[in-house]
This record gives sequence, C-alpha cells and structure tokens, in this order.
Amino acid sequence: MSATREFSRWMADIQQRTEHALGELLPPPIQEPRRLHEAMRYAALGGGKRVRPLLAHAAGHLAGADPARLDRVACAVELIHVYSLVHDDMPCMDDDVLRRGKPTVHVEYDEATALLVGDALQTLAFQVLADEPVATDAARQLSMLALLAGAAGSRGMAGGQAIDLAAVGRRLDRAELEFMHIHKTGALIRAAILLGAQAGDGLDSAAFERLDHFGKQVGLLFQVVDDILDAESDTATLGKTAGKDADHDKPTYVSLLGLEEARRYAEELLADARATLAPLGERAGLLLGLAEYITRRSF
Ligand code: GRG
Repeated sequence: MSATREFSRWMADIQQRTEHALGELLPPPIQEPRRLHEAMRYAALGGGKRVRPLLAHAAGHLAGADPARLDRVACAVELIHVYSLVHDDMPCMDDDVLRRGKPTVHVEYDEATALLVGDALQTLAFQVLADEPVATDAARQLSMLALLAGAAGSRGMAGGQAIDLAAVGRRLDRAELEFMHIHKTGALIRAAILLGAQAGDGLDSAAFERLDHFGKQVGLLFQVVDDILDAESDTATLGKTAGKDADHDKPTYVSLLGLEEARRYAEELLADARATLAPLGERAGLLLGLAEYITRRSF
C-alpha cells in the first residue's frame, strides 16, 4: 500500500474511532434532560474533520501512548472545540445559520439551548479528562487538565475570541493578527498535540519542546489556510451576502497580505514545521502528514 493511502486509512480510522468514542462519552439522548442531551449529540456527532483528535493521536503515537487513553484525550479537546463552534455561531457572536453542513444549534433548537449545549460540552471535556487515567501518573494527569483549561480560557481560545470581537471594523497589523490567532485557534491545536504527547511516556523534554514549537506553527498554519479557503470561496460564490456581513469586516491573512502572499506564508510555515519535526525521526511521520493535510485541505 502506498504511504499516502496508508495515511488516509489511518486518518479515516481515527475519525471513526473519535466518532464512536464521542458517542459513548456524550450523555444518551433518552436521559433527562432529553432536549439538552439530544442537542449536545447533534452538535458533536456526525461532522467535522476532527483535526484536533487526529493531532492528539499522532502526537500520542510518537510518545508511545495507549490508543484507548488517546481516545479520551482526543474527545476532551474535540468537545472544547465543538463548544466553541456552538457559541461562536450564536447571534451574539458570528450569527451563523449553518455549521458542518446542517443548521446551527441555535437555529435547530433555540438560543438558550445553544448556550447550555456549549457550557455542558465544555464541562464534559474536563470530566472526560479527569474520570479515568489518561496518563501514567496522577500528577501528569492534573497538569494535563491545567493545560486544557489554560488553552480554552481567557489566556487561550476565549481570550482570542475576545480580541477578535474587539478587532471588528479595525485594521490590525500582522503582529496583532498573529497574536489573535495564536490564542483563538492556535492554543487548542497546540494543546491537542501536547496532551496527546503527555498521554505517553516516551518523550524527553527536548522532544516536548519541539512538539510545543510544532504546535504553534501548525496552529498558525491552520488559520492562514482557513483564511485562504474563506477568500477563495467568497470569490467563487457570486452574490454571497446573507448572514456573513460581519465576516467581511474581520481582519484576515488574505486581507492583510493578499492571496498570493498568504499562500506563500502557508508554504513557509509548512516548511518550518517540517524542519521542527525532522530530528524526531520516522515516528513523527503522522504529525508531518497532518501538517501537510492542513496545508492542502480544500475545506
Ligand atoms: C466562543 C469561546 C468561543 C470561542 C470561539 C475557535 C473559535 C473561538 C471559533 C471558531 C469559529 C471559527 C470559524 C474559527 C475559524 C477557524 C476555525 C477554528 C474553524 C473551524 O475549525 P475546523 O475547520 O472545523 O477544524 P471542523 O468542523 O472541521 O471541526
């Protein structure tokens, strides 16, 4: 089997096992309060690329972690991600009507339910990480909980979102844009990688530092590519106006650098990420494959 096919199979396998694990960890829809539990499952199941679970499994593979433990780590990060999407889509934020190809939670249910779904998914993430051993010792597991909390909170993703909201209609320079994305998108991507690595025992501190650096590079890469894809779909979709007006005021890498320069920057970040991983050898191949997938993805 070619290396590309093998990698695609690995991705499909992790996506499938993440879907299954989330299905087991989310409260069953028949349990009260049914509407909330049903809405949580609606938000978290049956969609998404599962980039963060893939990164957690790839880093865990490098660290020799147990795949069942990695499932919990991967789900914890994905639950935080899904919570952020549900809240981000609400009328008080981006006011989006579609997510992962279906109506957003506040449209399918209602705003109060969407708020509660986000809250409940966030707390479930920490429960999933705390309920059973995910690392070889309890102190390590505690530091993993702290890492996820830091990445999701006001000094991480939620803080990045606040900076983003404050920036609407204002021109950011490149350093400000980078700062915003390192928090808003980058913090959770970096956390996915570090948590996956901490679920295993096989890495020394130098390797951890490399992964930390790689996590920051990939977080930025993800956002630059996201901006490029948004700009390309805006160009391709003639007459696209409804519901996305606020997005056009938002600073992006494409509005700052132009499309060509943004593409060049993405390639530069990929090359840097590849160089960061090189000393880690063949076992870092999955992480490298994911950095390439993130760069070349079309959605
Ligand atoms: C509301 C606290 C709070 C935070 C929201 C990350 C974030 C902050 C909002 C997400 C909204 C968004 C569209 C951000 C741009 C980049 C991004 C994170 C896109 C969605 O992530 P993907 O592409 O989505 O990994 P899937 O659906 O594949 O999981």
